[in-house]
Amino acid sequence: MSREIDRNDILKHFAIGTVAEGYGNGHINDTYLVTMPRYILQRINTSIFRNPDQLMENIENVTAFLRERIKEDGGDFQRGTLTVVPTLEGGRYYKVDDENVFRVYRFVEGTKTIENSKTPEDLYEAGVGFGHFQKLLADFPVERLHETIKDFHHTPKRIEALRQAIREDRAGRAGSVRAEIDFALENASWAGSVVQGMEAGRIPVRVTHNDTKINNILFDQDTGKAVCVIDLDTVMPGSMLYDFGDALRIGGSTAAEDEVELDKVWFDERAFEAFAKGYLSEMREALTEDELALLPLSVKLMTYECGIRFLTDYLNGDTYFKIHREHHNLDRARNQFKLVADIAGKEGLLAKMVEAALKG
Ligand code: ADP
Ligand code: GN1
Ligand code: MG
Repeated sequence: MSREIDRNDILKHFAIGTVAEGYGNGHINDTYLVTMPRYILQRINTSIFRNPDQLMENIENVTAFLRERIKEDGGDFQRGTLTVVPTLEGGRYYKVDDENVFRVYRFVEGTKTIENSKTPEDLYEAGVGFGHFQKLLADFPVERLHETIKDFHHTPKRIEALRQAIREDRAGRAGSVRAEIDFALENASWAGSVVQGMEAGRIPVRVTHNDTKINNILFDQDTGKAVCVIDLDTVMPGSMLYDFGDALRIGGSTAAEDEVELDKVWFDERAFEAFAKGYLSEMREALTEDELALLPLSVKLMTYECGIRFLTDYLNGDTYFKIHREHHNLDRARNQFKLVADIAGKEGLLAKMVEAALKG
């Protein structure tokens, strides 16, 4: 966040208030409970999300729809979806200037996120959480969603962007990463599977989240159950294979996304098994044969796609992903490619796990 912006000044523009309600049954004094809901303030990254109106319209529509669905099911709609807090003028965000656009959500209480160490139980719950999210949105009119980042998971276009970055070689790094470039381009042959399936109408277009990192789901602090799917900036029309694969890209790795010791980086098939069981417990009836058949490949595909995005950004001079050290994007790309190679050797095993999860 830029230095000159005072966060407390920003907050004055939102409809945030403490509420004093009558409390207890006293006969003498007037007693009020002062409730102080907590909130999340976020600066929207407008260099990536260039149209905040469309972005917030998507989020408002999706969360309103989810809220109704959760109410119909008798669930806790205060915690089951994000709630956008309006500005005093009734807007969905407050804009200082093009770089400083802020929004506020209600804080979802009593929850935790999982960053790196995760158990099969966590993965099962994450599967239930993302599966349930997609199930609740099954009837959402997908044509109402704006494409907040065009061609976000269009892997062949991501490969095109990599080829362009190699040609331009803006940071003068292409010569030093030949092995990574070769790996990326050698694997380009199967990278169009999902996009081609969608274009041919074999794979349905659904409402998808498109950024199903495990830390984009809030789990109940006490029970560990999935409570709320967050980070809805990339909710767009897409394939459920994007969400399934992307969740396991991080959820199924034995190491962090930027681990440099590659002999620590493996794909854990037990994580896949647990996530698939959870996800399919919600979504098995909705999925088509083609979608089911591509579940193992989706994990390899999303990991590969993320790897080429990191490599592209490295070649472009680190302009997209935040980095915390000099070769961070290269470390990430190598890490993802190591996982791709490991997943490739396990696809048969993963397919058997899907079959077993469908029966169980
Ligand atoms: P980013 O796009 O930068 O990943 P997120 O929207 O995922 O941003 O928010 C970052 C983190 O903030 C989340 O991983 C979560 O820990 C926390 N968070 C975000 N929104 C809420 C919320 N409404 N209630 C509780 N925690 C939240
Ligand atoms: C970004 O914002 P965050 O950390 O949830 C990226 C994802 C990548 C991920 C890699 C909008 O996600 O697509 O998979 O980093 N989000 C965007 O860690 O590009
Ligand atoms: Mg996030």
